[in-house]
Amino acid sequence: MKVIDLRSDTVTLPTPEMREAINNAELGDDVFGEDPTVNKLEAMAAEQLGKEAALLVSSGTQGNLVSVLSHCQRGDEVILGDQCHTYRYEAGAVSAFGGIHTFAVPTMERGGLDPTDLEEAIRSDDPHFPHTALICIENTHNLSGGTALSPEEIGPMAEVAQRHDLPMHLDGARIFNASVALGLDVEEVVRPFSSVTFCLSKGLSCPVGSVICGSEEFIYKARRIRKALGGSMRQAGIIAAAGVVALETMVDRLAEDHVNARFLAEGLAEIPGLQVDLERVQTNMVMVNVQREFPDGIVGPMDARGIKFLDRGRGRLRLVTHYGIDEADIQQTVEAFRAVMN
Ligand code: TLP
Repeated sequence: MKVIDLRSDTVTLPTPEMREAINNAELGDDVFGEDPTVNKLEAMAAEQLGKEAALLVSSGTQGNLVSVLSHCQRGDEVILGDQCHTYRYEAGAVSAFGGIHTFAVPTMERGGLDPTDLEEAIRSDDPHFPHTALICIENTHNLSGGTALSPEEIGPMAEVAQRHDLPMHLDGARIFNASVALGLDVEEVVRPFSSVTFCLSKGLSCPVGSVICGSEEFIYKARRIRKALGGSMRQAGIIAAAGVVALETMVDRLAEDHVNARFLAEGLAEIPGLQVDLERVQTNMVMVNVQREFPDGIVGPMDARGIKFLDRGRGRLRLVTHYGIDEADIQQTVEAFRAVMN
């Protein structure tokens, strides 16, 4: 039985072209700046995102941590959404390793932050307060269902940041999903941000890696912090080789994942007892509410049919489409749900 794994796009395996590129990668010691494949990936990433420079890191979590630490001093404060990945799922790293205070403001339905909340969260110059040093935004927004925030939605947040002379960091783990869904060049989507982390190892199907993009000066700082965190890697071209293939061949195909997610969402929405907010299905994620009690949960019976997804508690499920999942898999998933819900 084929297992249809919709838990995350992180389960994607490298493409045959990536395996070949990994095998043939030209390598050197990246701590000396001498790995040509890493240098190539970093230059490509910076160019595509319209930033001056880039830095390969091990993961999205490391990318966000290195970025926040590069923007902030100990005792500074970062403003972020209470539903964002950095606040909820990164083990409190920015506080643990950076001594950075977090100010979490309520996340709006589509993952954005209310400009008035942002404005209020920015600290005045008072010895009682920490110093506000950074605003973090996430796009696509994972917990909101993979919503892609448009430049029109980001604009009012950026305006507040600009007025207070604050930099903005983007957790763009799935930024290419956002740009493909919005039909915009990725450069345009990330323009208001002074730094961006994006992941190679999610929808782009690489085995490992994320990339931080920003100004030359910012990446210079970030390189030292990555070193301090033990994140400098030597012949990292092994990782970067897959990243180069990803940027060349795996971005446009994300549209297929989005079509499959919509197909899945529409199929599930027709099943009595399942509720899907179709408007939020913009990229490769489908959030489902199960309006029926399963004494031992729904994951077990679906798993027995070879379908995997995440149970986020209180009847909320997350299903993610990705490379390796096709229309037939979606059909099979919908049929399995129909059988289990009956
Ligand atoms: N998200 C994972 C899990 O942690 C839930 C997933 O399956 O969605 N930012 C965002 C928006 C993310 O969704 C993730 C991973 C990260 C950062 C962290 O990336 P990694 O796992 O590479 O550290």
